Amino acid sequence: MSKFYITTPLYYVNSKPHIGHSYTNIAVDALSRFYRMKGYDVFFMTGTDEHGEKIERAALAKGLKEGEEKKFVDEIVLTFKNLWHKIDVQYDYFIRTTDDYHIKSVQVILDKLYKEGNIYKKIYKGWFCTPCETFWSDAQSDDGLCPDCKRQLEKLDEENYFFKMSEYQNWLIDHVNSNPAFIKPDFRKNEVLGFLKEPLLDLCISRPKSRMSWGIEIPFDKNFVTYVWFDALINYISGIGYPHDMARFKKYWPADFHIIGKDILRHHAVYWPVMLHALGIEPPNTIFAHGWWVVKGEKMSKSKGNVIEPLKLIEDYGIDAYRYFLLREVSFGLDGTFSEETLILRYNSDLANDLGNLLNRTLTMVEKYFEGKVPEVKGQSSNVKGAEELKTKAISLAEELNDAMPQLDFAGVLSKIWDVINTANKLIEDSKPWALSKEKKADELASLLYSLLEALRIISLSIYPFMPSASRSIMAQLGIKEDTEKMKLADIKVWGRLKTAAKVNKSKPLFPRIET
Ligand code: ME8
Repeated sequence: MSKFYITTPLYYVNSKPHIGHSYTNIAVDALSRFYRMKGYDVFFMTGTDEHGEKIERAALAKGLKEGEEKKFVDEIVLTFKNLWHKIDVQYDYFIRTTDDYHIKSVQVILDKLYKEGNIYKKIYKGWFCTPCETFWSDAQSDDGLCPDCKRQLEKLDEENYFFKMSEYQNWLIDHVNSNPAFIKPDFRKNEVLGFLKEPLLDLCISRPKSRMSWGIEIPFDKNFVTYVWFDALINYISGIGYPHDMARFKKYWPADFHIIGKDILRHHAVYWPVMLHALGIEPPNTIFAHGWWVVKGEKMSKSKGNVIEPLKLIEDYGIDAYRYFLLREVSFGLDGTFSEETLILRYNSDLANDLGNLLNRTLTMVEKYFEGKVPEVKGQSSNVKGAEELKTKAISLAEELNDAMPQLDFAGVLSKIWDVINTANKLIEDSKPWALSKEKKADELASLLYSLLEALRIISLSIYPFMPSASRSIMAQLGIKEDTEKMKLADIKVWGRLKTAAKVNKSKPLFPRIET
């Protein structure tokens, strides 16, 4: 069985998750569900990044004392886990950087790199951005402000350990150039190559305990803890068994995708492959950096007070609408502007009007004309003009998904699924089932309704990666008893799976219209 190993960033636990975090996890969940449908052995890992100054400060601000950080992070971790369960994010493993095996893994790696001469000690004179947990040189600092987030930097002048990143610059440039799928989208690859035109500086990988002690102790010097990024990136291999379960590690590595936001591209596309290369481990196959959700032109952040809470949106519009909106509204990779008004527009047009209505009117007609049972088709479905087109379009969704999903083109494939939904709605308008009934054209009516039901079965399977709970509900209403989780991509390709005479179960509208 082919494996598919996919990861999300490990989120900082300084505060609760917002829609930006949920965006990455929903995208990774959709991909994982798709690959499970394809029959892959999927390993989807997410988790939390729990060390470092930013978390320590957040814990102290909550009134906890130094040494009590774990209490604080334990609580925040629950808010992440709860949200993933609430929005149908079905991960296989949740890693925390405070887990024992992860701490050991980081220490084994540091020891190895140190012994092999990849780590050395010197005075660090430069800048540090605590909100970004990132070191900057004099040349990079923007008049004392962080070049990324524009907040005030702190001047550092202290002894620290450094990782010899500079030695691997040429290797990295070659690797990026000779592996076109390594950094995606392509414009992000160019951004990284642009950054690599400047000499790569060695990476400061420690913090003196006297300044900040909430981190993984450096195994060869007890006065220091590990820099949080060096610690956190290692999760991608420690979580699958490096070095304590090498058989599992070999089964899943290299990762097929690291999905991240564009804010952490440099850490993933520069630091991480170089760390792996120095360890003699091959880099991940693809690092995909998606865009940001912005609110009124600004990136969401706690300090700006413009954070959108997922739980409130889910309460108001439901999990499926929330997931659908995020993946449909913006092409994955680009930035998007979040507003509740656009969410409502999409909801009413795509979910209530198109999909919800198609399901509702089809089932109403099956109840009215065929006692609520899947009608038997006598003769060819081509008796009904337009039914062949619907069938062809519907079964082609398997290929559409196969092409689009590995490219992370969620919006593109959703629009193809909606084309089938609209074709089905148009078929109802054009073939006028109410007239067929009046004219007693029972065979044509049966054929038409069977086509609509079968198209709905295929649609419900095709939307499964994006809206698993709506998919389940449509299946149940169509009277399908099989477990949705066990459905395969191949079930989309075959027309005629619905069993004649099976009872449908029309229930209340899936997506009731929202009146504004
Ligand atoms: O950077 N729009 O954690 P983090 C879209 N701990 N995505 C967003 C977003 C937004 N407005 N805001 C956040 C860290 N994200 C490190 C990662 S990995 C080894 C360590 C998502 O809590 C997006 O995936 O700041 C982004 O990259 C991530 O959250 C940053 O999460």
